[in-house]
Amino acid sequence: MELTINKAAILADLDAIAACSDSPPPGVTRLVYGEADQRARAYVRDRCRQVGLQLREDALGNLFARWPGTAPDLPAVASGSHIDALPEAGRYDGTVGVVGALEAISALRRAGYQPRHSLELILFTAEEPTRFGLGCLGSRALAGALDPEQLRALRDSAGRSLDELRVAAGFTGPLDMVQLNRGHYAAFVELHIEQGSILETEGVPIGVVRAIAAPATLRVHLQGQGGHAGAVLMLERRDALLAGAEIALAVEHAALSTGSPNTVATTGSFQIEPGAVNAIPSAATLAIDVRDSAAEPRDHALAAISAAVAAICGRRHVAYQLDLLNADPPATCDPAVIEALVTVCEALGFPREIMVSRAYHDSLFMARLCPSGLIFIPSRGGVSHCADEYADPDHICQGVAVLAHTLARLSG
Ligand code: HGY
Ligand code: MN
Ligand code: MN
Repeated sequence: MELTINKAAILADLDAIAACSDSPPPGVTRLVYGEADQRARAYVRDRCRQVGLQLREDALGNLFARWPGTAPDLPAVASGSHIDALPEAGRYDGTVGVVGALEAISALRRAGYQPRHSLELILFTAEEPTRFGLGCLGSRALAGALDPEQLRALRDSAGRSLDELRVAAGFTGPLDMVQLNRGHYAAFVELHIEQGSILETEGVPIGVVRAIAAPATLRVHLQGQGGHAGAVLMLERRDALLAGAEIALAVEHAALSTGSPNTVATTGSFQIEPGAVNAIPSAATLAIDVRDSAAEPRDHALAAISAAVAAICGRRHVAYQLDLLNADPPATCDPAVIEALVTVCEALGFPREIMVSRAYHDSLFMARLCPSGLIFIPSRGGVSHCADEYADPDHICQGVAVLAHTLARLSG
């Protein structure tokens, strides 16, 4: 089937969504349920309506835009990603998968293709952990990995509950209706930038992902003793920042000591109180991200970090609270979906690389619901989660072409 991919439409959509930002250019910030997120969602809804899709939104704001197939009772084939963006991030992370799925469906419609299985675009709520500390909220809840009670317990850093924020954003449905049954979808395929440098280094335009890394998140709160920076002698101090600094180095050491080159650990945020130059830090909070493509070395690192926190805080007489927010198993992509992706790449003459995703994506949880696949396109310089993030328009179009033909193969 001959498909034309409309590059101009893709770039216009990416520009329009990038303009919905909580911060000035060049970075893009789009906090879930915030003002910019609302504007971006409204834009995507309008574009889905323009294409003739039937829209539904659930209690979390997951958006489902469906093209009914000739056999509408069959489970649908879906594609999509996220549009939320962490502070000062790029304009391609997630949005390429939403805009790309819209253009893939549009190209199939323009070509006169008629799917048997319905085709559905999904915009997942809150893939980034920025607001509630946990990533993939929307897809996690769809897969049943987060129940209504756990959702209601989530608060942002200002203490506002997820419930309060979602209702204020207009998503008032019942949380217990969010979870989907296995079998709701026949297959799911996500298009995403690689966020690493393998494809660019190897000069390969398409990545076909076989497995998605196992992410975990720790939060450590440290309570020392504040005091006057001039009056309190060094040996009398219980400095929360210094305990946190030792812990951050222990996090690095734990990742380097698992024996797996794939273990990565990051102290992504480190907040202290009161934050005055002449006051001894009384409290500190660290958010720690630990991953590996396998759960066992990742869990080894988690155990080492937990032991280090206890030892450091014991020696420094600092109280601590260590919370494990999530420790998800890795996901494997479905062999039949991988085979479809590889076949399409061969038919289109695109070199492709079978690879592991070190970043997590909504496909990590969709793989619990249905056979799933993940397509990567190159990230310039392997850069992501910052304003310099860039994907070449021709690579985006190649990714969309692979997605469109694969959706046709899976829904025919
Ligand atoms: O952190 C991740 O892996 C994803 O980009 N949110
Ligand atoms: Mn991201
Ligand atoms: Mn992403």
